[in-house]
This record gives sequence, C-alpha cells and structure tokens, in this order.
Amino acid sequence: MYSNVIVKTPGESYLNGLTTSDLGKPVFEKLLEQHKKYVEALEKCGVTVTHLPASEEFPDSTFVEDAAVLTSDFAVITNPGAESRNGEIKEIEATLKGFYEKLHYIKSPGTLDGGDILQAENNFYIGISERTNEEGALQLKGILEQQGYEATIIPLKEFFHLKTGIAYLGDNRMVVAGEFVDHPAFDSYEKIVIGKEDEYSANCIRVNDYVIIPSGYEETKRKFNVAGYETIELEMSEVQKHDGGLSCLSLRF
Ligand code: CIR
Repeated sequence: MYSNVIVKTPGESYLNGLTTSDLGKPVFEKLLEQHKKYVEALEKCGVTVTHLPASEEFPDSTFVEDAAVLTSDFAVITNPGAESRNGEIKEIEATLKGFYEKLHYIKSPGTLDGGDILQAENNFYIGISERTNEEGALQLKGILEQQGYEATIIPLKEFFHLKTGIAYLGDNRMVVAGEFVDHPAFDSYEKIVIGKEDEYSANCIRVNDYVIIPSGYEETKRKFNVAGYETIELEMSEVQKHDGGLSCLSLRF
C-alpha cells in the first residue's frame, strides 16, 4: 500500500525538454489537463499528494520518478544521467528530507535514473540504460543489499528505461513487454504479456486498489480486468510525446 506520492506540475519549458519520439510537439494546455487528471486519479487511489510547483529551469522535471528511489523505509537520491536533468535532485532532496530521517545518494561517476528501477516486494531490478551506468547500478545494489533487499542488474537492449517495458502489480504478477517477455530474471513471476502494438501500456502503476493505465489500450485493460484489477484510464498523449509514461510522473511511497 502507498500512503504518499510526490508530483510536480510541468512548466511551459516542458516543450523544450528531451525527447526521442517523433510524435510531435506537446500542446501545453492539454499537458496541464492530463497532469491534473493524473493527480485526481492518484487522490482517488487514497494517497496523500505532495504537489510541487513548476520549475521553468528544468524542462523535464515533471518526471519526478527519475530523481529518487523510494520505499516505505528508505530513500535514495539518484544522479540522473542527462546533464540537463541533474539539478532536479535538489528540490526532490529538500522535499524528501521532510519524510525520511536519512537519505542515501548515488554519486558520480555513477549515474542512475529512477525510471530504471523496479521494486517487486523484496526484490529490486536495476536497468542499465543510456541514463543509468554500471557504476550507478552497482552503487544502488550496494545500498539496497545493506537494507536487506535483493537487487538484480539488467542491461537493457531496446527500452529507454527499465520501466518503459515492465511493471509490478503485486501478487507475484509482472506486466511485461518486448525484451522482458522472455527475460529469465522474471521467470518466477506470473506474467501479463503486452503485445508490440500495446507496448506503451506496459508502463502502468498499481496504486492501492487500482491499476492506472494509459487510455486507448483496450486489450491491456481487458487483461487487467480479467486478472481481477480495477483500472483507471488516463489520456497520456502529451506525456508520451516526451518519452514519459504513468510511472514517470510520480514518486510513490
Ligand atoms: C527524459 O528524457 O528524461 C524525459 N523526457 C522523459 C523521462 C521519462 N521518465 C521515466 O521514464 N521515468
């Protein structure tokens, strides 16, 4: 169960943020509306929302997930791999000091984005990507093991971040797409397999009694409903245009 989430309103500078997609320029008003609905959905899930104001100096800072790795008992401030995003950690650090007594840190030359980290109960999976390097992954593994968790490092082949293609729903159940469908690291889980054409919907979030999924993925919704989950669907078009998904927009703990 999650009690808290941190979100951050996107600024107008979002339009100048990083992207690899060819989905076109985001429409700022539409983005704000989608973000507002996202926050309302989280509130419906029963969490307390800490809402940070927009920061124009950091175009990608609405993607708060990348700045920290959180559990109910400890917090790690990351060292985001994209130069333009690195300064985002200052505000997240200051915010998390209000929730945690002690913070851990990923330090250079290690880099790590929270989007590359997936927790499934006592196990963490750490992706090595364009943003998270081996040194950063090893630092986090060390911190996690010290705290009594297990950590597996997974070099990515295609996905942008680890959680671009995988989500944990609880109940030993993983949502997997693309390179993770047959990945041996996830063999012990019951899998909900997402097809190539629905790949974007693999980035979904279980928040207490609901699974929040992007709208427009009927087959994914059906699979979750059949498995017994109540779903909330959200329009994510303007977030997707800048390589973001549902998990990226919040820190949940
Ligand atoms: C970036 O390139 O960093 C942002 N435009 C997207 C970050 C998405 N974050 C995530 O998947 N955790």
